[in-house]
Amino acid sequence: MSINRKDAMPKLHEAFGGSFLIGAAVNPMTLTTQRELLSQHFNSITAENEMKFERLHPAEERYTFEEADRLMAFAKANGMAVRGHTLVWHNQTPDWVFENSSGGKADRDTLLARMKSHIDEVAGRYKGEIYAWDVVNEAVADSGDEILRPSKWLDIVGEDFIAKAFEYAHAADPNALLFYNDYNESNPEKREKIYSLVKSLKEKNVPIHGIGLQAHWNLEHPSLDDIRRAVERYASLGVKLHITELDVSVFQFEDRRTDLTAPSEEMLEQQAERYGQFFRLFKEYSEHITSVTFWGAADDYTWLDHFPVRGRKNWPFVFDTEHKPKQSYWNLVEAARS
Ligand code: HAH
Repeated sequence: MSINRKDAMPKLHEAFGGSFLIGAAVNPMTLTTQRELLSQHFNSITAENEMKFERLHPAEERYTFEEADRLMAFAKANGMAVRGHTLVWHNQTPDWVFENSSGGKADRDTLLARMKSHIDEVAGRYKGEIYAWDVVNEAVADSGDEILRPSKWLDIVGEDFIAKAFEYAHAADPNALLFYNDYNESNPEKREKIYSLVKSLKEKNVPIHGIGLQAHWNLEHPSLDDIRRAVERYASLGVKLHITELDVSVFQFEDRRTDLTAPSEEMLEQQAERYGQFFRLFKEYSEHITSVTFWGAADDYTWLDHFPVRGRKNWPFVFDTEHKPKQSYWNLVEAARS
């Protein structure tokens, strides 16, 4: 009797079922090209781009929900959870949001009113269906003394734009879990800024329930120790932790090569070792970590194909370009059993 290969290949979300959700970021193309893989291995999805301000709300009086609604229907048909990404961000937000009718800078009250109507409309539409939202994305500065990065939100509204966003989101969907989400989250300097920001929001009774660790990592950075210290530091605030945008680039930050047409054996081995370490750590902290989302699903499509080196392909996931399991996948299965 032959063994069905799929029987021997556990679904990722089942392997980690007792610990956390396993998610993937999707877009209108991958919802088609990766449909089978997504429905097999993932029990949560996030819109890579389709729920960002510029996509949903291109002009003041115009909302465009078609693609986002398609994603919601896919999730529903497959019994998947949905994480919302993202309500307030300095990127991928149209200029009209920050401008007055004569093209100058909008005033604080106008900008806050626009933030509120955007959040009401978007979080309200998916109320009860999107269980967690990245309310504010990437507001913290990577380096320097300032906690917050310069942005139009900060410039026009002031520091309380963050608290306001959470308050509006909570009012729009009182049952949704609300997250602050950022990258370089395991860098000790930035970690402390994110920690202070969230601590001060909690002290002001702002409705915030979690921290999203984007986890755009590579073969060496951040170190496992720095990741552990970040998880512990954030968990000490008594908030939930979501790993929101996991990928493991096969290139070091300094590596600018563009000639590789496939990952080397060495890269794949190192990547598998890293994935094993990460998921053992996530399991260890699964009391705090309740969801792990990859920023894609398989190596045929990743935002890293263009970033930060133009025209360079990357292979950051645990499924290859043909959706077959890599050694990284098997290391996850092993971590799940540990
Ligand atoms: C993330 N930023 C964003 O949260 C996500 O919305 C986007 O699709 C991809 C990555 C990470 C990032 C960046 O945009 C710029 C510099 C560093 C990191």
